[in-house]
Amino acid sequence: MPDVTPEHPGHPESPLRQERAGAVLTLTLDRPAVLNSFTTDLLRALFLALDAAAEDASVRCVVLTGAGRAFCAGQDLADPAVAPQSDIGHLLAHFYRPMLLRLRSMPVPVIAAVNGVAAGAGANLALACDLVVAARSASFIQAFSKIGLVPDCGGTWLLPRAVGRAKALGLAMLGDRLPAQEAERIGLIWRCVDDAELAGEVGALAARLAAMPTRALVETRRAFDAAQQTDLAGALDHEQALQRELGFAHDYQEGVAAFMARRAPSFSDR
Ligand code: LHQ
Repeated sequence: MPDVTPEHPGHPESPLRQERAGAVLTLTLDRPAVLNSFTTDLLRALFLALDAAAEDASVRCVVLTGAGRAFCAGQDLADPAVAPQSDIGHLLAHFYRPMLLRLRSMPVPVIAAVNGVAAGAGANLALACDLVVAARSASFIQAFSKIGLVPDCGGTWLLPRAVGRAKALGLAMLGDRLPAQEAERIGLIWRCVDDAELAGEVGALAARLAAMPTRALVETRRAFDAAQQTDLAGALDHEQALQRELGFAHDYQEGVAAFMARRAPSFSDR
């Protein structure tokens, strides 16, 4: 083991569990007694695990989930690092920001399997993933306003883009619990499924994404994000540049060849 500190994802006491099934890596936030709330150790472990997955060409999809009855209750409010009068901006700069940017720039699709409540930074962690699938009993809470803070972990950027200003402000200012079914209805998440179906649905979705042209999927995410800052002409230019690049890549040739031969494609670009 190259690193033996507890925050290292391979350490037996790591607050993050890792499991591989084929090309799918599942990362499980594993502090169930405190609803998988974030400590600096967990944030660092998550960053390291995402970074390692980004470097590992055999990983083609990452699934993020929580142990026990919750997905993640956000920052661990009992952690001395966030005691009143401490500089919580430092924590955001050195732990949340790198983790969130690492997540959002993963070279493979990332699924959030929201198994239970996702509150504060935990909600926005889930919403930063590419596809969010939630159990019917799960819920999303922008808990920040209740403790005198603003949405972080990308919430101010993600929420209005996902559901529009009116809904975003309502969710952020009131901090009410948003049930998974309602989150699906307003377009905040991809899908809400019965609790008993969550693992199976996410497993099938992850395997399906892992077999798809990874690079095209990731460029789609990047292009959507980039298009927020540009006009239609700028977006058309970006699409054209991406299509040109992808048109010379293996997966396009393979996709067209497989279509013509009426066989299943075998994609490998990442
Ligand atoms: C917890 C937590 C928790 C510690 C449940 N911490 N123990 C903030 C500050 C600084 C810098 C960086 O950024 C942030 C971002 C944020 O994330 S701010 C938002 C922080 N999170 C919250 O305010 C949510 C706090 N938790 C809750 O409101 C409830 O626990 C929810 C609604 C999530 C779940 O409620 P219940 O299902 O009723 O569970 P519970 O409240 O009984 O919690 C179970 C245990 O987990 C309990 O411990 P205990 O020893 O009594 O069994 C809680 O104390 C503990 N826990 N969240 N964030």
